[in-house]
Amino acid sequence: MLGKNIPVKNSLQNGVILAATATQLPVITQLISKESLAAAGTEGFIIRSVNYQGKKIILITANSDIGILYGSFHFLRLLQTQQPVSKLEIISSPSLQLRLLNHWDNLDRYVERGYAGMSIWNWHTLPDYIDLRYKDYARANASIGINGVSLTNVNANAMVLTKAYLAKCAALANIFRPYGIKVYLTARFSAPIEIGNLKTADPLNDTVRQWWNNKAKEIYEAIPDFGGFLVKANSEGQPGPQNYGRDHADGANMLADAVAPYKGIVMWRAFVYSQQSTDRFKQAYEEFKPLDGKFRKNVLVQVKNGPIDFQPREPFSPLFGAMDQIPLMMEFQLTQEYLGQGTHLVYEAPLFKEVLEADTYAKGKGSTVAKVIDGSLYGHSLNGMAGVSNIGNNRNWTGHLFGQANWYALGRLAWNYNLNSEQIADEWIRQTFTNERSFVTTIKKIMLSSHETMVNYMTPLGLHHIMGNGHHYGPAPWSDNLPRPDWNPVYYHQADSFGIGFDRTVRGTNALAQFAPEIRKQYEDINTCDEKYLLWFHHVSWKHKMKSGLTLWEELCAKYYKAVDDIKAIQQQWNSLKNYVDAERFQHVQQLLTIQVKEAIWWRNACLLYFQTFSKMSIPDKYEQPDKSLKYYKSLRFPYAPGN
Ligand code: GCV
Repeated sequence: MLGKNIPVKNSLQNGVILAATATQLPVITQLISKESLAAAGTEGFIIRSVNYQGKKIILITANSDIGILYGSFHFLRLLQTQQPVSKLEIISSPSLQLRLLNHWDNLDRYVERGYAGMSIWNWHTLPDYIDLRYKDYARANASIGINGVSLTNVNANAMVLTKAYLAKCAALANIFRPYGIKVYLTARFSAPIEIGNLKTADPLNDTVRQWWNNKAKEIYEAIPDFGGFLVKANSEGQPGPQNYGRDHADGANMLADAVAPYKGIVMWRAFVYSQQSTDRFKQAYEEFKPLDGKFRKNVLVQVKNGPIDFQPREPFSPLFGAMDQIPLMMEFQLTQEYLGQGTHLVYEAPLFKEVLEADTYAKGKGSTVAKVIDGSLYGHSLNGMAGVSNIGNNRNWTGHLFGQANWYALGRLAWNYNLNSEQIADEWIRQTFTNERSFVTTIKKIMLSSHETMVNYMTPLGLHHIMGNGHHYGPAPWSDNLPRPDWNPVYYHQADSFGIGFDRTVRGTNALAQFAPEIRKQYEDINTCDEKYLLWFHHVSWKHKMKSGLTLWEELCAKYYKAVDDIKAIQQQWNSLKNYVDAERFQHVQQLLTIQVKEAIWWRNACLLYFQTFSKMSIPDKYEQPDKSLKYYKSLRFPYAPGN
């Protein structure tokens, strides 16, 4: 980057790259129009080939230092992916303002649902010891446009808000600042009691409110550009305003008022499920929809992409399109809790795109989820997207090398949600491995098919939440021993002698009524319902004729068997690429694919053998029959599966 005092004139040659803001280099205002600069906005950039003093140079400019950094990273991306750079005409600005990673990292360095080792934050040695990885982390995030990090688990520990820990957070914030990354913290609702010695955490109590005001002041003294709070409240045992007979808006507004003087925000999660409702699907909507309009201006409600919980495939959450008074922020999960955890190659961009492009019909056709979250549908200026981090202290950051692609995809889509999954995969492959065409083509094919393949060997045709209890590892559709019915797989598949699937139509729980009439109509009718969501919304006879002409039972078998064939094909494709990848990375992925194939077979056999006890139909002879019994699959135990 050029500083003010660098003698530009004398150093100019053809092909030189200038990276500067107009303040640093006033001549830029003669080379770039006001309109173009305005279009780049505060964080965006312009990369343009220009003639300057008779020389053809490449100019990277922006309205801010961070814009220059993003522009420089983008230029490097062009070089690394071998794009032509002779005639550049790029103006790029982010689709979304808040582009965040949410770490679920505990203060003891254990990462909830983490499959890449321990937390990269070494709280014990902070703030005095600065691990170089913190800087690498910040640089990697900036290179894909991430501009905020919530450091700790949403199942929060109030200790992170104490003076000693704030100093540690401040040390991280200092490292991240030059990379345009703000620090956010998870606020445990009961912190005033736990670390403030108060008797209550009631959000309408003046002493409690004052405690949070003081806490915010203390945080901003330590971290002047602190972003704000991320909160999980009254969900899965976390304390919240409902403990005091208040609602989510009361809780969020108290925190919002505390950070407002410093321009801080509150991201209040909608991942809640009360015991009252007839269907877990409906619970977030039931709690939050009535509160629309009651939140402060600096609050966003952060909604998981689907109504249940990051399942291999979910319809979009009906909250998108249902609340128009408050900005809704998207929460995707990078860490693969239900997507093969640390051992399955699953490229998530197609999942993200499926959700972002889904039409809510909230304001007629074209009211996509993307337009809800970028604020354009309802005219909100605050907007954002978060990914639950898949990063740990593993040498390759994400445990599975291909997990990096999901981190990359989140950043790229938060910057520009119009990019498609193929483009993003293409960029990532070229920057991670090589530009060699046959390699890029094969890996792209692998990545682009991997999500669908995983859906089909785990939960085809709209099955969901049939994994093992607690650790969520492997299949356990038979499981029915948890105290809450809606924690148990049997609640979700509802298999019986008639058929399988959850009836959410008007004859069932009527969860479909939470969607716009256009969607409801489409899904309500078993004949028009997209088959990929069939068992999400219908209890379907085993003999039901599918579009393929097969019965539901036959189709279920076909999906499971094809998915196993597909993952075996992916394994072979990887094996064919040995000469393009260094031995270490080749073997790493090869070994993980061996596990993935084994586990895909496990899912298929366990699920089909179990569902067969209801359908009483045989697995067609043309398929290789399961070599183990249902009893065997049911007997498997994994007490130390990671991430719980
Ligand atoms: C952080 C699921 C996960 C929990 C997670 C929770 C959440 O229930 O299994 O580990 O807790 O989602 O998103 O809050």
